[in-house]
Amino acid sequence: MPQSSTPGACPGAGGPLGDVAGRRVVLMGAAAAAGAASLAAGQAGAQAPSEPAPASDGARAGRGGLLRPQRNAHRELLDTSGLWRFQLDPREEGEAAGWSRALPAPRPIAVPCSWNDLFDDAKDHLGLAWYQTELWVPAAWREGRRVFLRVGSANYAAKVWVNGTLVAEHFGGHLPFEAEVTGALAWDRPNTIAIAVENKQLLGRVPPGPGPAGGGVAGIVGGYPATTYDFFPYAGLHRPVLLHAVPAATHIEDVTATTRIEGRDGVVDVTVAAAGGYAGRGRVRLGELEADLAFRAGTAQATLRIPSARFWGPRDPHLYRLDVTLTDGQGRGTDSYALDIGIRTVEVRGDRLLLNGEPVALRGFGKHEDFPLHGRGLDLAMWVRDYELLRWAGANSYRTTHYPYAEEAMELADRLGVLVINEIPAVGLNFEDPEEATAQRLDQALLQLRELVARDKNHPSTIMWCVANEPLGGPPLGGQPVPRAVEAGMRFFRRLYDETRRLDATRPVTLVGVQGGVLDWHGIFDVVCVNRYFGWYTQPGRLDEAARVLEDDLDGLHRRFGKPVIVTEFGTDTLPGVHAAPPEMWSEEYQVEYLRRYLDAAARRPFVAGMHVWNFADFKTGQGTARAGGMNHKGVFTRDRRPKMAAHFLRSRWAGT
Ligand code: GCB
Repeated sequence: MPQSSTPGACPGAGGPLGDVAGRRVVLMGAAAAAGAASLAAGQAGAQAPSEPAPASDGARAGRGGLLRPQRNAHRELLDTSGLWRFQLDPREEGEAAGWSRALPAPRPIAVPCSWNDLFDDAKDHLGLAWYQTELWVPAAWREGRRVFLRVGSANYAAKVWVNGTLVAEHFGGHLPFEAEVTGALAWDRPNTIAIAVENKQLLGRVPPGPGPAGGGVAGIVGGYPATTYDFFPYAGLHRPVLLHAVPAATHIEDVTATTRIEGRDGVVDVTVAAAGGYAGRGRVRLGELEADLAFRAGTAQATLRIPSARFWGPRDPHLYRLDVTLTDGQGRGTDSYALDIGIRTVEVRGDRLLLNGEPVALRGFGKHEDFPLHGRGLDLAMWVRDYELLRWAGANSYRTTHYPYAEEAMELADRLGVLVINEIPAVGLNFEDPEEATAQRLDQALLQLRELVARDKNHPSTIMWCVANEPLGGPPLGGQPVPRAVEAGMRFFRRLYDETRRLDATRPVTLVGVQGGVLDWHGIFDVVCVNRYFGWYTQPGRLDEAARVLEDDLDGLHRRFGKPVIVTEFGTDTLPGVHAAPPEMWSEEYQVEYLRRYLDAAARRPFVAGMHVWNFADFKTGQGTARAGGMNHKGVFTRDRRPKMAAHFLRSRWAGT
């Protein structure tokens, strides 16, 4: 079903989150590093707004740090998760009416959580809504501290006030942002934090709203609310909002640890950034090993060598504790930060993907952050269960389809030895859309890429960056590519590839292609990732024919690119309890036989470096004729994590039980 489109929709134009002109907005971390151009681009408006550069303390801006706050002898942390006040603002009157100080008619809401599954009138509301809470900040933070407010994920655009002062604005869901709030805090009364969030599906955003050329796969399946992607556009504060305090004199702003293997030794290169152009001393400790840090203009480096190191991987996800400390003239600690790092290498050699120098085959899934009631809100119980089920199924990998996942999920992957393809939210891109929209999307995608690399660069589990899912350069499923669109995509993806490598030269970079899509774009990237639905969207009901087409397709990709190939999606909608012999579409048997054929085809091809089943679990989508109950049913587990037959089949293939 063709997607309903809103040609000429003018995102940001006039919306309260599209207008901060003249206001002083303090935005720290990677977002500040990316600068005003990217923030302005985040407006996604057909009329690009001319925003002022976000004010920032020059020391922090430009370093790209987005360290996860932690508590230790020098640092404090306050998690505001819990019940906040909430109010929809469909007429967008709140800002002018002073809602940043008090909401006129609030109701309670859980933070973190999507708002859509909590209130009937908020289900399909993607416009503006307000969150508000009040809290005392500990008196001990008053002296000698700088205090920051960090929002883990606000989907999509957010503006943040403390006691009525605008302190931050951010575009793009799924990634954290923070602002210094030291000067805005009150110490003799509770502080009011207000956050306005909206998730409008607008043309210049990433992911984009539906444009004149329609969406990707969502264009086929249709859907309400209209999106360019096949998952529900959950909105709200999806991850915790934290206040954290660091020493005022100077503090550790960023730590980058990259690892190499030399013979049996592990070599760790550490770069530390400290605030205010710090020029003092520090040290870095890794188990028994220690090295001095001598800072110049806020930066210091050290290299540590671990003889006969334990290399990180699925079989032995060994983590080393890296402690970084800033010291005063007497060698006493003035700030510290601890990271768990894994020593490992990832590289592409010819048509093989190598982990620690050995070929590796990814077995796993595409997933979603999606669970009843919570929507996309952080759900640690879900994450713990999902990792348990990954282990149960014998999987070693997943892709963060189609946006960055919670930091806790990345931490668990490190600890459990799970290999992650880490993806920015660039889904639903169509290069037939107007050039202006493409230019705005590029700025927004670059911003998200910088924020993602800044956040996740130290996770050994992230083995690859992915810059987009299923971009279109013509009609999906095998229509003729449109030359102008192919060229526009070429420029777009070269830029994203180069920027990713500039930010991180230690990991391969990929793009996930759609079935029948533009092949030329894969040539830019290190690994060829493709989504294939032979036997579902094409060759329906004809599994043997589908398998032959798949095999030809894989061999063709190999001949053309000579690179490792990963099938990052393949799957069938399956209703638990529906059975058919011989197998028929939507039955549990059909899902098993389909997966069997795909896994068999891959097993005969050593250049296939991974197979990710679509999907780990059933997940919420918009409403449409192909989405029974507003759900995508391609999970091998149901949405509440009960196994379908296919889950048992995968377990027998992957775990050998
Ligand atoms: C795809 C998309 C994914 C969809 C899936 C499907 O190719 O990447 O987001 O959910 O197909 O089930 O149609």
